[in-house]
Amino acid sequence: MRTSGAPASDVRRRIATELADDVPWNRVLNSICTEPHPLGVEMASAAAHTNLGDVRIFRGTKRIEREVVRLLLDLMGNPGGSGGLVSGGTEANLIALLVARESARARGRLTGRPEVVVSSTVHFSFTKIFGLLGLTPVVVPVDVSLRLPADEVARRIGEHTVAVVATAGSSEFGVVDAVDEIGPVVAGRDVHLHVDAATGGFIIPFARELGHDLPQFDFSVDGVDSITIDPHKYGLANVPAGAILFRGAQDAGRFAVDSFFIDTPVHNTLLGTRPGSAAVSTYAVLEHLGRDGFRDLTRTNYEVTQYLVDGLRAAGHELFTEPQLNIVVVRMAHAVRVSQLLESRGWIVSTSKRFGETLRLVVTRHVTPEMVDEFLPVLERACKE
Ligand code: 0PR
Repeated sequence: MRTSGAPASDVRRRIATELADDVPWNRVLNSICTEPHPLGVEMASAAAHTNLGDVRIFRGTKRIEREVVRLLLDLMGNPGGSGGLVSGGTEANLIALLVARESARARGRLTGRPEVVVSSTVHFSFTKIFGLLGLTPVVVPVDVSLRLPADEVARRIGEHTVAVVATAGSSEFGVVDAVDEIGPVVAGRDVHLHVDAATGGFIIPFARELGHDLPQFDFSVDGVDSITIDPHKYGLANVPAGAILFRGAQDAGRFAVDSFFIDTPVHNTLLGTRPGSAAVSTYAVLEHLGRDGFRDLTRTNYEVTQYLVDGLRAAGHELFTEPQLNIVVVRMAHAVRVSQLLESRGWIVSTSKRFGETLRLVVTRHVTPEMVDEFLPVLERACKE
């Protein structure tokens, strides 16, 4: 650290220089996070000093967190449930599986090494979580439509199974598992069903209202015990804003740690000190946009996705799968090389090598038709090199 401090103007300039080197959103086609809503950013900044780890001081901020959880539970069809705001999808998924493991233990069902049934395309956050929690994945290959097959889930549930994970919007292919078929299969088997809707949680409810043919994935499906939903992805709040929601009013309290300080309330998230600014930002965006605002954004998102798909097809590209959400995956023999060439020209895309090489393009809120018009010729040149 410096001995004597630098003037604020110097510090500002240096930070501004580094930030200016970040890739601007209008060249980003790989990110599920996007430019946060300006009202969320403004309110997050007003709450920069808040810490939800101490709710005796930040009691107003805590009320906002409770209200956000209520709004999200309502969106997910379960006003009577419980939940908490966390740092993102990884922490939410971790808490869900911790609660699943501990409630299996409480019911005397924790015999041997606990297992979790997941699809072969489940998000890599679970690889971290299995290691941390000592859980063994039972990996079910996805079917031809890249989804977790319900009949195979039924077959793989065994005496050591504590949870099944379904995904409502995979970040890799934008595919929504048939939660409406998996739920009934898991219900009654004394196994926790967790739905990872980190990516799809702020898309699917509105897309369904707009008539898109997507499966129901929320608490209205019998058997769903918990849901991850991330405001910092398609919810337009700024990072780090995630949420874990449970069906039961007491479930969020199953992972509860009492602090040894007198009167400091119980923590039921992994982080102790945690940003009230995330809760405030999420609250501002949800209240300001409302369902109508999110539906309009979702409509635009699907229109831009279709515009991109039409442009890709007109240029002779073949899609790997018909997009269900706003993620477009293109079959491409040399996708990795094309991605590197695009990056050298300022464009960020991603690739997958799981089923042969594919180029993955994410249409978030910052992707416009004009951006697509700029991108497609650059892609064509890169493909021909
Ligand atoms: N579950 C799903 C379905 C996800 O899509 C993600 C993140 C997670 C869990 C983990 O969430 P956190 O990253 O909030 O802990 N999916 C994005 C992805 O893998 C993360 C991301 C976002 C990556 C923006 C890059 C980026 O620029 O694509």
